[in-house]
Amino acid sequence: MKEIEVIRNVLQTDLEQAALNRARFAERHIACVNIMGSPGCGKTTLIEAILTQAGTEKRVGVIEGDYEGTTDTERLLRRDIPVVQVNAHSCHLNAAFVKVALDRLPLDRIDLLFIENIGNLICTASYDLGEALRLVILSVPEGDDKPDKYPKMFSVADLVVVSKADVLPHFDFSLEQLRTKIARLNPRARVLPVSAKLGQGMAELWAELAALKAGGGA
Ligand SMILES: Nc1nc2c(ncn2[C@@H]2O[C@H](COP(=O)(O)OP(=O)(O)O)[C@@H](O)[C@H]2O)c(=O)[nH]1
Ligand SMILES: [Mg+2]
Repeated sequence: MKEIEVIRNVLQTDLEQAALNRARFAERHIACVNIMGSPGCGKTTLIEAILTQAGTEKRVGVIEGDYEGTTDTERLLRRDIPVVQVNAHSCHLNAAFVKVALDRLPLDRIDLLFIENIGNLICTASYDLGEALRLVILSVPEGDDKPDKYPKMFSVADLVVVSKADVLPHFDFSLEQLRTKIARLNPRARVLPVSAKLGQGMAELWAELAALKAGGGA
């Protein structure tokens, strides 16, 4: 009888592609950061603020993931950096999308690569893209209860940026409660309040990103 191949883990091929992406990053000395968070939490604004902070210290590139449209890529191209837009028509990016984008980027001119993932707190948490750092953004207006509702996202995070920290006085948002919830789910995740608008926390964030090793993660 003919042997039947059974695909047991649909994520398996994706994990293999993520490993290939990671090896490519290591070989090219690129540190890759996967930025995840809700629509409107401030992902693109944070990348813009990081570009200002980076100056000429690191050469930055971006893979811009969106369900539809090119607005964010247009914003970033104004900063004269390499950007590739991926319209996923899906709730998340996967490693194969990233591979296709990498084929279109000038990798020899990038030290630090940001992947702005599709905006949501659910699906994106399940996909390894080959990144060295998983940066999850939670904005103050979203509320400090989100780790209770989307535990997987906060469990996979290496770093949680609490964005829009400038509006903290106007919301019932407890940083202390948030830190407790995240520590319960994921003791290794660091929590950093940042205001991309006012620059608060940006130097600390930049110190962490600038020290990130190429390849790594998983
Ligand atoms: N007050 C304040 N607003 C911010 C900050 N960062 C982003 N925003 C606003 O949040 C909205 C969504 O930002 P954007 O970066 O496009 O979010 P994205 O969809 O996650 O990429 C915009 O109106 C930004 O001006 C911040 O640090 N403080
Ligand atoms: Mg955006």
